[in-house]
Amino acid sequence: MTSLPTACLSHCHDGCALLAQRQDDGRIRLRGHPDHPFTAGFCCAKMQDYVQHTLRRPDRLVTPLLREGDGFRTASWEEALDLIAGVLHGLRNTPDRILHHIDYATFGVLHRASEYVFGRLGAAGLAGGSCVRAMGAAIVKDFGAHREPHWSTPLSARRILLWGRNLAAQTPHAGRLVLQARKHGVPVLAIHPGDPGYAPFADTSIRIRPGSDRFLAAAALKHLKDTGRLDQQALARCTGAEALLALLDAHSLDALAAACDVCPESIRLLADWMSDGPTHVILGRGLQRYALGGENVRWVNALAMCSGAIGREGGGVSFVGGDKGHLSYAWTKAPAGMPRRRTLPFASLGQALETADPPVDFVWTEGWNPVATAPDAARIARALRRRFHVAVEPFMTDTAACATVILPPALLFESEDIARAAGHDFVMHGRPLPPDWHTAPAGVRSNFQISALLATRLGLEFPDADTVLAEALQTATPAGTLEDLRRQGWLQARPQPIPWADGQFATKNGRFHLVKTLTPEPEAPEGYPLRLLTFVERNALLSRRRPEEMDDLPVVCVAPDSPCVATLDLDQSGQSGQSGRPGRPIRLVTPLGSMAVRLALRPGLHPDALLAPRGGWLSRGWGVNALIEPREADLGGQAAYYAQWCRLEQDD
Ligand SMILES: Nc1nc2c(c(=O)[nH]1)N[C@H]1C(S)=C(S)[C@@H](COP(=O)(O)OP(=O)(O)OC[C@H]3O[C@@H](n4cnc5c(=O)[nH]c(N)nc54)[C@H](O)[C@@H]3O)O[C@H]1N2
Ligand SMILES: Nc1nc2c(c(=O)[nH]1)N[C@H]1C(S)=C(S)[C@@H](COP(=O)(O)OP(=O)(O)OC[C@H]3O[C@@H](n4cnc5c(=O)[nH]c(N)nc54)[C@H](O)[C@@H]3O)O[C@H]1N2
Ligand SMILES: [Mo]
Repeated sequence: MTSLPTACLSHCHDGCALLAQRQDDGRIRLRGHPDHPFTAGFCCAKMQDYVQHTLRRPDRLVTPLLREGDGFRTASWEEALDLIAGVLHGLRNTPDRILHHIDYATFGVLHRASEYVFGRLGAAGLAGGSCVRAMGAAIVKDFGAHREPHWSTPLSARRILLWGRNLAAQTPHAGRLVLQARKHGVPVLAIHPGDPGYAPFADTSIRIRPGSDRFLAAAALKHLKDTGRLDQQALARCTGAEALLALLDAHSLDALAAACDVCPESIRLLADWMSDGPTHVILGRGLQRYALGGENVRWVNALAMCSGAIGREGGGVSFVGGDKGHLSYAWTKAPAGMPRRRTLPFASLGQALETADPPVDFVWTEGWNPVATAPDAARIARALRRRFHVAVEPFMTDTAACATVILPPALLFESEDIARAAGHDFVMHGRPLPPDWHTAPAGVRSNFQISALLATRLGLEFPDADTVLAEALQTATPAGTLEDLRRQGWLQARPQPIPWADGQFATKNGRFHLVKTLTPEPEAPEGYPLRLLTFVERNALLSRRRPEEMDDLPVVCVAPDSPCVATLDLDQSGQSGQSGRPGRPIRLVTPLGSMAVRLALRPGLHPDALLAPRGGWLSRGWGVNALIEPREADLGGQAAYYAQWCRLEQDD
């Protein structure tokens, strides 16, 4: 059996180096490359069978499709692209009426090609986003810029704090390092709303009320202050220290503990953890998907700063992200001097499309499935259907089903690309599989080819792929050339100093900026006592689900001690939910509507929480985002998915 090196450039933080192996029966297995320092020889279950499960799926779209009545007919690339170019020509003088958004189907440099084309047209884009906007904005407010401790930091930490990051599901390779540190005696504390995924990684857990991390961080800071354990040298490097101390004095420990539903012993434990460092805080993104998501992150940063965790080897806050400067994606940027583009708010996109003035006539969605992944999703679907909508999409997703034209892209391992991943500091080479192993279906084109074909029709110059790739490495701080990358499979960034070790921050005055507010959590509205939460899942990547996975009703979980349980008549099958099996159908209700679900009881979950699968498809009855109201978090235009309240209803 021969092995070929390649890489997974998929929307995931781990960015694995892979070995592709062709078996005698023609199946291709992918496994983690044993020589890559971060991948360390294993990859997730989702990727092992990717060729069979995704590339060779029988329902893959393999030719352009044009809307015809309620359905579609096949078309040639010429016909489809001529049609699209014709519409764009008509809008050339009113680019505000064109909306373009490509998401991160992959992190490839070439993959982003349509940004090059639509940026040059001056098309509108989105403001805010789905993923990590509140956290990003909070980091910039506090530190002035986003810099990460090195991914190997767990190995030099004295203590580790998993603050809302489920390693097994989200980033198993960072999980490997935490397990390795634990083996050497490094203790790990986890803070989450009662999520069993943390159990293998943590010695101790603190269960928190969803959305209330700022009160827990404030309580730990207050305890450190009261016991004289704040790091005075660190405080001297902050702007806003006096105001913060006054804010802590204005709240009693009991009130803070009640706000986050954490007992005083756990608050003391957290304070001890932070003062007996260096403590490495590994922060997840869940806590920023609430109305006060930015403030939550800023309080965690403040706790790390004031306890002396920042700027020390083995300390720091890992956010998983941040530009390490080793690969540039700037090639798609519009030339200087182009007028500022119009933006529509991501978090309320459906409403914005309905009311936009001037209207949006043309929408391009690529590597993005908003009808499954954006709030108020049914409204987005309605708005897309009323416009000329192009979807670059390999499957008949909810979003593709709303399109006027569907263009089927080549996927991972079907064309060459390079990428960086958020969780490590390597540039990865995604090598296509050799044609005698697997060829892309004849009717698909890579994102890059699609954009090149469109650019030609619009009279725009378009660069060649090798030039783009070489420049993406050259314009950054590479540790090698494109040839080196092709030969070696990956390149590591040059070593970076420990962030903020010199005590100088990237803010205007060079100081760390402490958060100034501690805002109460909005109350649950009358009749909706549960938080509708949709956490990352180990076996699913966002909305990339096979339709048949959604044949049964989605299962939602609540705690056995959730107040809603007493109000439901859990018959025998409902009770069996206690052992993890779902019960009989009930309805999940929000002010936007309802959907049929089954209930399972999950001990340990916070009683306020209802956990539903994320990324389910509306057309399969799994469209939880159609129940999530359009709402922005306090910073960055982040969609506040977890700010949604809901209830369960049972038919008589
Ligand atoms: N297998 C898999 N991996 C993925 C993805 C996937 O879909 N599947 N998605 C990728 C993407 S795009 C992203 S953005 C990341 C997201 O990964 P995460 O950063 O983990 O983000 P979420 O799934 O939003 O957050 C869920 C986590 O936050 C915790 N949490 C939720 N609310 C709170 C709270 O109020 N306080 C605290 N302390 N914790 C809370 C939950 O326990 C849960 O572990 O994962 C990436 N990796
Ligand atoms: N309720 C709720 N909703 C959420 C979240 C949540 O926590 N709760 N999390 C949010 C987060 S963190 C994120 S990042 C967003 C993600 O939201 P999306 O960006 O919509 O993510 P995906 O579901 O991965 O959609 C990617 C689409 O690209 C297609 N695709 C795959 N490979 C390729 C390719 O190579 N080329 C092209 N052109 N297309 C391809 C897939 O079939 C899929 O339809 O979802 C957000 N939605
Ligand atoms: Mo994300």
